Amino acid sequence: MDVLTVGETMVMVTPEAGGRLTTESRFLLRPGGAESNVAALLARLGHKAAWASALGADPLGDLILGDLERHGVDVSLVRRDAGRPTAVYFKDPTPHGTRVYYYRAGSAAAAITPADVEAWTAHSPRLVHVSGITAALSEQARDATRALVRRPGLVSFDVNHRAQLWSGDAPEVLLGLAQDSDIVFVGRDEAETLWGTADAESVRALIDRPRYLVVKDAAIEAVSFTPSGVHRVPSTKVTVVDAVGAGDAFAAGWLSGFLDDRDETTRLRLGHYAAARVLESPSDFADLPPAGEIEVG
Ligand code: KDG
Repeated sequence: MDVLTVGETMVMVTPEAGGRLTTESRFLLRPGGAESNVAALLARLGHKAAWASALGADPLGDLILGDLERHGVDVSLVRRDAGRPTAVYFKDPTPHGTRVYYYRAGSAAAAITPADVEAWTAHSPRLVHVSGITAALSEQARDATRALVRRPGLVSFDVNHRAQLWSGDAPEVLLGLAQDSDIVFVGRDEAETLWGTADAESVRALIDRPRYLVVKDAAIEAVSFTPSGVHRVPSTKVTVVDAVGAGDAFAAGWLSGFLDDRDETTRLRLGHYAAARVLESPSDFADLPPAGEIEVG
């Protein structure tokens, strides 16, 4: 197994014809989860990717598993929980951007524990990918996230600050998780909101322990701080259809280049390429070709 990603996947409910939640009567049900997005995109890029989490023993859990399997993700580690549901969230396309409504309190994934993490990582993946979302789900999910980033072996962490899920301690908790990881992805804006940092260099001054830190500045550029120095690559220009999932795609592209031992500039270009394909798509996914077929200049 190349990569194991861990985190909650919900069923995402979107109005079929792009209307508002209040007026639309037809809806699409699709899996939505940052970490399973990364696994599915890595599988499309040609890597052996597994996703682990807990799902309810319900049809929504079946829907998620079926979809991820079709994308080539190994879901054999997923634990089904007969006592707790699979979470759901709704996307409401407002004139001011898409709003998200979560129904995830008490879900199966919110009850994952450090013991789950121990069982999942016993399969020795080359790399484990996790995000800050999991640490916001419950105390035990936070402990599980801490256990993941502190385990021996390579850990990649996407800060993924979701303000709706936190009640005040996000800056401290997310900084601690980032500092304990080997590879960190963070948005420049997200870092500004959390820690008041102004630019990539001040983010690096704060998150100074990981070997790789990638600071993404949306449509402008991505800057990485690595053992081979500081690298900057401008973002790919695209017409944005829906921005949800672009960060997951960036992480998948960069990690693909990392797993294939590509140079740092190529990793950043692969990140931008994958993010651009998702930005152009109405869903938070894109049918990426195998990494070897992507021309990144
Ligand atoms: O990165 C995309 C995710 O935000 C989306 O898939 C839903 O995982 C999700 C979350 O918790 O917001």
